[in-house]
Amino acid sequence: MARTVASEVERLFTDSASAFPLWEVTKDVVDEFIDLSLNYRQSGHPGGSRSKVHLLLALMLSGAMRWDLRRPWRPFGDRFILSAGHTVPLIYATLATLNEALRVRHERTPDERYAFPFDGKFALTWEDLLGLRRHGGLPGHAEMAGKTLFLKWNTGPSGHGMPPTVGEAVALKIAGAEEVKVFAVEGEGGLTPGASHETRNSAWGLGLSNLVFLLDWNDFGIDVNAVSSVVHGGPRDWFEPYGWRVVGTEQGSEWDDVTKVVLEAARGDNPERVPSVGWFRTRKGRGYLKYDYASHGTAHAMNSELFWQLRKDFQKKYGVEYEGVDQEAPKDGVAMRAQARRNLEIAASVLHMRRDVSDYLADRLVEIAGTVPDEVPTFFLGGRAKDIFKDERICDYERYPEAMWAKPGEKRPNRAALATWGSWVNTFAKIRAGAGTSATRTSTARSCRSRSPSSPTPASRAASPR
Ligand SMILES: Cc1ncc(C[n+]2csc(CCOP(=O)(O)OP(=O)(O)O)c2C)c(N)n1
Ligand SMILES: [Mg+2]
Repeated sequence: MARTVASEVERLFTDSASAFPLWEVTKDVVDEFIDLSLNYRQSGHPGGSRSKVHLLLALMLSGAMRWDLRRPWRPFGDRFILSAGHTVPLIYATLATLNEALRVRHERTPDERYAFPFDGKFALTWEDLLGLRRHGGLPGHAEMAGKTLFLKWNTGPSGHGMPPTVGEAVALKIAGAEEVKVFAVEGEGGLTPGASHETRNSAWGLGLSNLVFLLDWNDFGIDVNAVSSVVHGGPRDWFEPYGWRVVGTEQGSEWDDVTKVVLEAARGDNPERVPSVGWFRTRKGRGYLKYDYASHGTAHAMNSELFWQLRKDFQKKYGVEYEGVDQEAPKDGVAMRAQARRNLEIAASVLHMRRDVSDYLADRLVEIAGTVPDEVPTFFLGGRAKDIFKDERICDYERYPEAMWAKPGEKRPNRAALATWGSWVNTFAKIRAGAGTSATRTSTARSCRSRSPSSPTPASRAASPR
């Protein structure tokens, strides 16, 4: 068994390694898209977006994650949560790059496999980058909507994307689809809120072998001080005492090391069936010409010297020429937008010229989408329990057993009310539908709320003595 798992990791690594030169070009285009969109908007988070490009591309292209770029709604695709939700320009730029490769390939080879479903309604392309943080455009933090259904939670408050990763992983596990994984990308600064401690405990306690964290350990958050100067310990100290499987690298921007860690974290041998974390030591602002906290939430001034210096490096490497090089930005808004559009198009043109890259990306993405199962034999949601929510007795508080209610004047904590109702509803469901209903507990509460929003709950009645 162990040998089979190890060989899957090895096989995926070997396949990936032969494509590293193509990944490098892909990364350069992603970097350009991040910089160009932030330059035009003069807003967004460049530092943490740039430091995560290697780990994200390795996740998306190595086969560690089973996903479908074209159809992010497939029920058994692995889930992705950007817990570091402020680094969403990374996701926009990466989706725009991969979708451009698909678009180029489809223009050359009109094969349905390369086509965007629904005429591209859900495909984020480089043209969308012009709408970053503008009304009706792409939001400043991560939202699971429209063209970003790749994201499986709305995030932005630092560190608060972690608890939902446990929720999604445990839901999949209870529903018999543990083979579907939940990937979360987080920064070391995001680990400092208390919810992170609770997440790590819960994930181990619930045996979430399908939960995989990828940690961008760039040692800077929003402040001038390095995180390590105010918070003790490194990734092992932060995760091993919680029982997690920990793998990592000091070379978090080297394809070889990053890919090994991503694959090992995602698909390595995990006999204890515990949650896993892969960590990557990176430089915040990698290659951006300003680094660490200074790169956190401030782009270079529009069309400034450093902005053009970065563009010139890209021009030299790929033989393209941007518009307005070394010049100030146009004053007029229409001309400013036209220049931003033209320069995004020029960055995208590399994927048109480098046919080897766009062919590889399109074919690899289609191939990976082919690994997403259409069915999971062990999956059950429903069965004897599937009609349980239609049973009005669950929400009919007037018919709840008398023993459920606190007596007038009696003082009880809210948690006692919740525990009483919880044990009643679980017993009720078990008697009515048998085992296998526990996965539906949360939805039960939700369906009760939506059906009778103004009804007093046992908790509120118990908590307010009359
Ligand atoms: C609850 C909350 N407090 C503060 C902020 C402001 N903020 C945005 S990002 C960030 C630090 C993030 O550091 P890290 O997780 O290391 O991000 P990275 O270096 O990967 O960009 C902070 C404090 C926030 N978004 N949410
Ligand atoms: Mg950081």
